[in-house]
Amino acid sequence: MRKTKSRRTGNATRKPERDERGNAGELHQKSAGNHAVLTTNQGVPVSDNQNSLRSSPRGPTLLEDFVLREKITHFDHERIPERVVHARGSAAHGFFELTKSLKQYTTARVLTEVGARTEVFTRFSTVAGGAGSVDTPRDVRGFAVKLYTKEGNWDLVGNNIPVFFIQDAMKFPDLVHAVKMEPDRGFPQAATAHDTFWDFISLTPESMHMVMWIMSDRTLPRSLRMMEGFGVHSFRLLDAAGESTFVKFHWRPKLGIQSTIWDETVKITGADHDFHRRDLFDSIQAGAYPEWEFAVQLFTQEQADKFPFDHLDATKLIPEELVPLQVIGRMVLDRWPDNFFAETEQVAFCPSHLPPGIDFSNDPLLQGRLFSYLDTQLSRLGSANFHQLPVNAPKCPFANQQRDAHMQMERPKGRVAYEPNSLSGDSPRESVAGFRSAAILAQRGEARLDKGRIRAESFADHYSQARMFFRSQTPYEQAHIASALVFELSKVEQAHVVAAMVGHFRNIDAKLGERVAGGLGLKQLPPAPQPAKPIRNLPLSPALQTIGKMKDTLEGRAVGILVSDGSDGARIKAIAKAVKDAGASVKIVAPKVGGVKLAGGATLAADGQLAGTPSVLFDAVAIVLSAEAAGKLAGEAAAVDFVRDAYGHLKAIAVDAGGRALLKACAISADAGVIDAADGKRFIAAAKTRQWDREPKVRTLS
Ligand code: HDE
Repeated sequence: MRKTKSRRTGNATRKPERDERGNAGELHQKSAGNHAVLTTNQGVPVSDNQNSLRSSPRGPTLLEDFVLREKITHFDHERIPERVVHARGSAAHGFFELTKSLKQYTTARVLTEVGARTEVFTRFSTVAGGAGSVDTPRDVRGFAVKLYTKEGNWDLVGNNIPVFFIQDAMKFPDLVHAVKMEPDRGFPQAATAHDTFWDFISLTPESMHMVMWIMSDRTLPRSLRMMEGFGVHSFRLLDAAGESTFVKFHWRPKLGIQSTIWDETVKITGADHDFHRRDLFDSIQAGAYPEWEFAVQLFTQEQADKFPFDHLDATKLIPEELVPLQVIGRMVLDRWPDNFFAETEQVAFCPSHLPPGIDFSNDPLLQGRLFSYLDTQLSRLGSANFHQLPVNAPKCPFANQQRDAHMQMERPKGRVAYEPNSLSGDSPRESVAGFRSAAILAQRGEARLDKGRIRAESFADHYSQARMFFRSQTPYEQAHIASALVFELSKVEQAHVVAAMVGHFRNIDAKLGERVAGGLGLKQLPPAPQPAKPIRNLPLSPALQTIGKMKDTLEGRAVGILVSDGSDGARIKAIAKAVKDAGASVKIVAPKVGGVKLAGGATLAADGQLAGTPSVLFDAVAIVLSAEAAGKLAGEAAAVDFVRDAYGHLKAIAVDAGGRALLKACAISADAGVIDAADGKRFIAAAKTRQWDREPKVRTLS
C-alpha cells in the first residue's frame, strides 16, 4: 500500500528532476511533484520513453530493448473481440431505488426493500454496427442494466423496443448475418437498407411486428435519455411458497420519449458520430442525471390463457391497456465510467444472471439467450474468470469451489476446494435462501411431448399485432413508417424481395401496402401471402405512439442561438434565460468560434462555429442577427442549411428582424412555428414539440 502511494505521489526524498530536450529536440518530461515515476509492467523505472535502444544513434534497434518490446507487445494486444452484436455502446454507473414493494409476489430483496438503493451499471447500444460505427443509424437500441443486488447480480438485458424479430433462438445467427454488412462486399455498415436483410425478413413472417417498430421513429431516438427500455420476455416472480406470477419489465424515461426524423438523423450522423455518447456524457457531467421509472406488468397464468396472443412469443407485447404498468422504482445514472475499456467494453451482461425470487419463463428466445451470453463472454473476455473484473464482480459476498483458469486474480486459501467436505470449518455451503426455479405443471390443453422441434401453434399469428401497432400510431407516425419502408426497399436490388415485402404490408394494413407500392412506383400490387392464422383487428393501443407520449417539457433539450456581429445582446440574453428557465441548455453559434461583437460593443463568446454546429444538433433555434449580417449569411451555405434544416426538421424558430430577413432569403414562409424572438413564452411552448403540420410542405411522405 505504502509502495503504491509513494509511486503515485513521487518519492519525497527524490530530487526534483527537470524536463529535458534530447539530441533531436524531443521532449523528456521528468517525474516530479505528483507525477509518478513511469515504469514497465514489472515496476522497473524507465529513464527514456522517447528512444528505443540502438547500436548507434541512427540504428539498428536492438532486440535487447525489453522496455520497447513490452510496450509494443501490450499495445498489439489492446483490442479484444468486439461484441458480435451490440458492439457500439455507451454506459454509465448509477443506482436503482425501489419505491413500491413487490413482497406479495417475490422474495427478491431488490424488489421488496423499499427505499434501498442498488448500484447499477447500464449500457446502451446499437445492434448492427461495429464498435467504431456511428451512434445514429436506424437501429434497435440495447438497454442493458446490471443491478448489483445483495443477493447477486441481476442483468436485465433489454432493448428499447418491446418485441423482437424472431421466436426461436435457432434463428438468431441467420437474422444477424442477414442484417450485418454483406459478407462478400463488406458493406453496408450499420444499416438494414440492403438486400440480405430484407430477403431474410421477407421469408420470415414472424418478423412483421418488429418491422413496424424498426421502421417507426423509435429507432431514431433523440437521446439515450429519452428512450424506453423493455425486458421483452415474460419472466416469473417467485414468492416464499414457490408460487409464481408472470412479469414484464419496463423502463420509462423521466424526460419522456422523443425521436428525431429521418432526414435529421442522417445529418446528425454527419455532424457528430458520437451524438448519443456525447449527450449522455455531457448530461452526467452537467449534473442533469438521466432517470427512468421502473415499472412492471404483472399477470397470472389464468390471465395469460385469455390473452389473444401467446405471451411466451417474443414477437408479441402485452398492451398497457390490457395489463397496466405499475411503477415500482427508479433508476438514476450519475457517474460516467473512469475508463471506457475497463468498464463499458469489459462489462459482461448475461440474462441468466438473476437473484433468488425472479425466474425465467419458457420463452424459447429467452431460453436460447441463457446459453449464448455466457458463451459470448468466454470468447470476448478470454477467461472463465471474467466475473472477477471489477465491473462484473458482484458487490455482495460470493464464494464457491471454482478454482484456477486463465487470469485468476484471487488467492483462495486452504486445502479444500470441493464440497461436501469435513476438513474445513468455513467453506461455502448451499442455503435454503438460494436460487430456486419455479415448478411448473403442464398447462391445460398443452401438447405433451417428450421431445420435438415444434413451433407452438399459438405463435402462428404474425400480423395482428403488427396491424395493431401500425394503426395505433398518429397519422404523422404512420407516414414516417410508410416512408421509411419506401426508403429501405428503394435500396433493395432484387425485385422479388421488394414484392414479397409489399405483400406482407398488405396483410398488415391494406392502405400501408398501397402507400409503399405507390412510393416505390410499382406498376401493380404484389399478392399478399397466405397468413398462417386469420388476422384479427385487436383493440388499438395509443400507448405505443411516440408523438402521443412526448412530454410537454424542454428539460434536457438544447436550443441553438445563431448570432453575428451587431446582434442585439439584450434579445439574446432574454431568449437564453427563457430557455434555461425551461430546463434546456443554450449554445451560441457564430460565424467564428472566437465570438461576436454585439450591437452595443460588448463581446459574446461562441460555443460553436457555424459550419461545425448545424441546427440538427438542437431541438429549436433562435436567429438574432443584424441586418448587415443577415444579408451576408444569405450567401453562406452553412447559414442557409442551418435555417432550412431547422425548418425542414419541423423545429420552432425564433427570429428578430435580421433572422426574419435570413428566412426570407432562404425562401422560408412563416408559420405557427416561426415566432417573434420577443415572444419568449410562445417560443418555449413551440420548442417543446415539433411542427408536425409543416411536414407535408417540406417533403413528400408516402
Ligand atoms: Fe442479445 N446478445 N441475443 N438480445 N443482446 C448479445 O452478448 C443473443 C436478444 C441484447 O451492452 C451478445 O455480450 C441471442 C433480445 C443486448 O453488452 C450475444 C439472442 C434482446 C445486448 C447475444 C438475442 C437482446 C446483447 C453479444 C436470440 C432484448 C448488449 C455480446 C436468442 C431483450 C449487452 C454479448 C451489452 C448482446 C445473443 C436476442 C438484447 C451474442 C442468441 C431478444 C442489450 O450473446
